[in-house]
Amino acid sequence: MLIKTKKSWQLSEAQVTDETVFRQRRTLLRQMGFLGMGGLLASHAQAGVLDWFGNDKNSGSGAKLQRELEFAKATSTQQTLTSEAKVTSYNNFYEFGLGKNDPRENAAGFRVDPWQLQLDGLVDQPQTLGYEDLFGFDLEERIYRLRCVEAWSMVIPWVGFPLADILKRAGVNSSAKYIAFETLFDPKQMPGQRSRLGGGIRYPYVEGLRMDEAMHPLTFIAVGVYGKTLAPQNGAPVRLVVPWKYGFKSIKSITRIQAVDKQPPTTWNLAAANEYGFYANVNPEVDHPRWSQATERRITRGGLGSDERIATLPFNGYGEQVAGLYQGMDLQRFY
Ligand SMILES: Nc1nc2c(c(=O)[nH]1)N[C@H]1C(S)=C(S)[C@@H](COP(=O)(O)O)O[C@H]1N2
Ligand SMILES: [Mo]
Repeated sequence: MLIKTKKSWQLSEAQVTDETVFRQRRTLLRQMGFLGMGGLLASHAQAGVLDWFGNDKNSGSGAKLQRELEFAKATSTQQTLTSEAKVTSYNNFYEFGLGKNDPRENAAGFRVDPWQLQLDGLVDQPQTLGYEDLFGFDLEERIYRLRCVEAWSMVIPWVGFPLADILKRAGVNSSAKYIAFETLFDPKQMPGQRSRLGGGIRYPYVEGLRMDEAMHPLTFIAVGVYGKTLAPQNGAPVRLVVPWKYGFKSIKSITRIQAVDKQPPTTWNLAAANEYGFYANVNPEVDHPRWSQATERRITRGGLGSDERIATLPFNGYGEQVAGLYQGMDLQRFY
């Protein structure tokens, strides 16, 4: 992986990992030539291909031990990565069930290859990306906080690329003002879609961003997590990650990205407009009608007493980078 210059917003790995582990890992990444590994990721790409920790040949004493070290040596809960076990087992993905553990179970056989991601709408070069194309961008790791509107949060190491990269490839027209996203609709594979209103929402799941939000360098397309291709329950093979917004904006298993001129409908806003806005910026001062958003339960490794309740930060702590997008807007009204 090419190590890009650290920006002020990046939760650096040096902050969350022991330095020795951090260095070893960087060496591994370099050895594996993270950029331009398109060939390696050809049709037989599997969950382990992006895995630079799980390969015993490369990581010596092994992945598990290294992660253990990270947790033990992280200086505070705020900077502790959420364990991979939690990231892949405590999920919201209503297409695969409403319980937090349902997606892992019900998505186990989810087919992600072949995949088609359609890029169209107000663009110069409408196109369809196949499974392998998703790994043809310059991949990087982004450690982001994810704050669910339900008041829990995680710290997750994603692998992917800025959404802007994909939009530039399609050539967005100046008449486009928003980007609309759509999740796969496949009731055969997604049991939650079999009833028209599984979980109180309509399918396919749809989301949207204003153009400046979509082009912002923090807005990320993930194709991996914890150094591996995404698990189905995390939105394989391709999902959005918008770290300063409530988790429901980060739509999973995307099949269509469309440039449009009007604010597109969004799933949770359609379900309950008074509870979920289009913007959904994390804001401790605007409570959900049924609960407070002032604090959150930070999930680290799970188990009794391991989670901590911490203060929620405006824009989930990314205010310095994104608050300018909303200057002059009434955030109580545009929640
Ligand atoms: N298609 C789709 N995308 C979705 C959801 C969903 O139910 N369906 N849940 C959202 C919610 S509420 C959250 S908090 C995040 C959770 O992502 P994770 O399970 O990878 O942590 O995914 C979001 N993306
Ligand atoms: Mo969420």
